[in-house]
Amino acid sequence: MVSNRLPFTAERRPPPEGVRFRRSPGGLVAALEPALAQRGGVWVGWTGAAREDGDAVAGAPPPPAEHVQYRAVPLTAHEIALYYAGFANRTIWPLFHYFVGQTQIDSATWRAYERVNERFAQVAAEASDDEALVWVHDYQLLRVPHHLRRLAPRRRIAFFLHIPFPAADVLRVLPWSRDLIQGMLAADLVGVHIPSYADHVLTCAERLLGCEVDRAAGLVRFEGREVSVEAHPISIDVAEVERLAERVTPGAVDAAAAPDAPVAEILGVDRLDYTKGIHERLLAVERLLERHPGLRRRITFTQVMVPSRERVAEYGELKREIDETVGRINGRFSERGWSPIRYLVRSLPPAELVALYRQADVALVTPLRDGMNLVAKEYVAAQLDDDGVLILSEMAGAADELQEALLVNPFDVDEVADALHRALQMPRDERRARMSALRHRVRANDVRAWVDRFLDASERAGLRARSTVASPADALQRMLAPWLARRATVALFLDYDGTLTPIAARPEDAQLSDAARQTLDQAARTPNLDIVIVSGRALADVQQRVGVPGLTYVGNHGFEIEGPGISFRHPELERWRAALEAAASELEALAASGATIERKGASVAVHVRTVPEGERRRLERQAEAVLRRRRLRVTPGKGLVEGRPPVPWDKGHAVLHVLVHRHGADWPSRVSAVYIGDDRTDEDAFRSLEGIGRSIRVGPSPGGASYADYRLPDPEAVLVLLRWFASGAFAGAKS
Ligand code: ADQ
Repeated sequence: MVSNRLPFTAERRPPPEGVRFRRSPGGLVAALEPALAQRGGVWVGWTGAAREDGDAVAGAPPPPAEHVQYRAVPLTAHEIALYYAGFANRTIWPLFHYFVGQTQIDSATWRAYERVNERFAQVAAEASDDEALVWVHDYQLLRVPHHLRRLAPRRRIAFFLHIPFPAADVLRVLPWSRDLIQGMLAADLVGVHIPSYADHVLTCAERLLGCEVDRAAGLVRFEGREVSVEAHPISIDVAEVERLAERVTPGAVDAAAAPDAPVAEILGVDRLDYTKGIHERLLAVERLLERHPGLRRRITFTQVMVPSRERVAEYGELKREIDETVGRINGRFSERGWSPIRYLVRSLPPAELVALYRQADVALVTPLRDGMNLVAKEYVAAQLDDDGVLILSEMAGAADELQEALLVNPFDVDEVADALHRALQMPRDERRARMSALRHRVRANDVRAWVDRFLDASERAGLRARSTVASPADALQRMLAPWLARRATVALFLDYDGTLTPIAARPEDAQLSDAARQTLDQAARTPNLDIVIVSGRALADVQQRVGVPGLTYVGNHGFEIEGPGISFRHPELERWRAALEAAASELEALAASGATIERKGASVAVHVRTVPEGERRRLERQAEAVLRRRRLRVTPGKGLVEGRPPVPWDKGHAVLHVLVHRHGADWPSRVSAVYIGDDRTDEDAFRSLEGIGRSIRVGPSPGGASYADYRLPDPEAVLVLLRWFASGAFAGAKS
């Protein structure tokens, strides 16, 4: 189990008590822990205290229950501020609840989120093996499946999101929206509360990542795996709520509290949060009393509110705003011996909370947006005599299941006031009909049943993902086919080193395999397929290494191009030849330390792959200094440093030059341009083709960032894709 918080909170008490651990309340912990104990497992999470608060807090969660261990992920106060209070609660939380204007976009908090998620994944990887199922929870850890998959490719991973998953147009507000979806899709199963959230995940995978999606089956094909996306509505510990409710006599609490008990009790229970619509709800109560003066003295609205996320500033402001509104409404309507609003700001023990539920005639559950909302289900479960009215926001996930409630738009104060009025007038028969239907539904989906179902689904998804690992090239082929089918011609640009051949320690050793050469030879003869080989090598070198006639060759990062109907040398080249020659001669001195100097005519490269690790950086710096002194443009590559003429010309310019020269300026309407490359210099081409072509990065990119639309793992996968192009099958997709 991996969640932001361990099921305990560390609290620092004055000596001699020191650090104490308090068990987190709530049905979820109560349901997850037995499931974990039954199978034996580890719970990975944060203790709730900063690492600086003493290592005892960070490293020593309470002694494990039988078969259950706790592993703390230590976080510093700075990390908590950026990852938790920052990205999780100022960016993801508001955005996923459709509070777009309140969403903070800050790359520093994003970086911290990424780092902390990686740390959670490391701890989870160490705590599990390939037989284990790793269940990752919630919005604080959206990137954990991605990092875990990298660290442990064969791990079974399930992810559950407890908050809403927003529509694609909302999610894309986030500069890191793709990273977040990719993060989740590294799991075998992505669980959300209701089908509309699952739909949003599928749409985002399709539209933002270009994944192939099977809506009917709830599947996303992502990086060669089939990921299931399913709705699993969470529930509560029904038996426990019922047990506590048995002990309460309805009405007894109020009768004891005040002899002239109000006629009707209305109840709201929430974590203090702007998504819960507490302020709007208070305005609805005010509207009710305004419109129906006869209800004054006859109703009481009790709002119980537990403070949360006190590290996040917005929550303090919200508290002040609610305090003021409660005071204003009470000031406006209170009479001797009666105030309309009773306001409790604290966490109540479960027994007291359930007593309030049991005793309330109407529950007002009106979040502006809520993943599920457990309060609605708890209220229903506590109505042992099938009486009581639930007013429920349509914006809560719970509304999907709890259709017999009075459903309202929480933004519409008039509508909520009307629903309140209707609830207070509702005939007993109608109340009982609605509540018994609701109770039936809640009892049928207890939280233990939810855990079992989710674990079953995870097993199934894990098995399917293992048995259907398609080759990445096959998956990519399926994604590209519909796009290629829209135009008559395909222009396929292929980098050489690292794309057509594996990277070799010495550049002269990177030989094209016979299989690749045969495939290129076939591709050269495929109708409507235009193959262009692009390289940082000298033109003559790459021509000789590939040796397939009829193709177009781009050498020296685009400074030289040769092919059917095209022969190009960059006009600035002549001016810089002398500087390049002089630099190359000077660089020969580095050969003594083991570097290889490659003179490529239009550029010069210093290869350091063969140099011992510790020496590389020093040699690279020396090479850079020489090149800079000659006013050449320095570009780092994979194990090399290169100098080129300092003119704005790169692989991206060259690709567009070839396309325009061969197909005219309006080529995008007739030609599907696809570029495959593995290197930083290929990113220039990916960027040039953004939106007008498609690009594929081979292997990982440092830092994960790339302009490429798709990925392939290695040159072998490139060859599989190349065979498909050479076979002409892409043209078949047109019909
Ligand atoms: P929350 O946003 O915390 O959960 P909710 O589902 O309503 O929202 O759960 C709140 C829990 O806290 C309930 O169990 C309730 O009893 C308890 N609680 C609230 N006020 C309390 C008080 N004053 N004293 C004691 N207990 C109190 C997130 C998502 C939800 C989703 C859940 C579970 O935001 O949409 O339903 O996770 O997936």
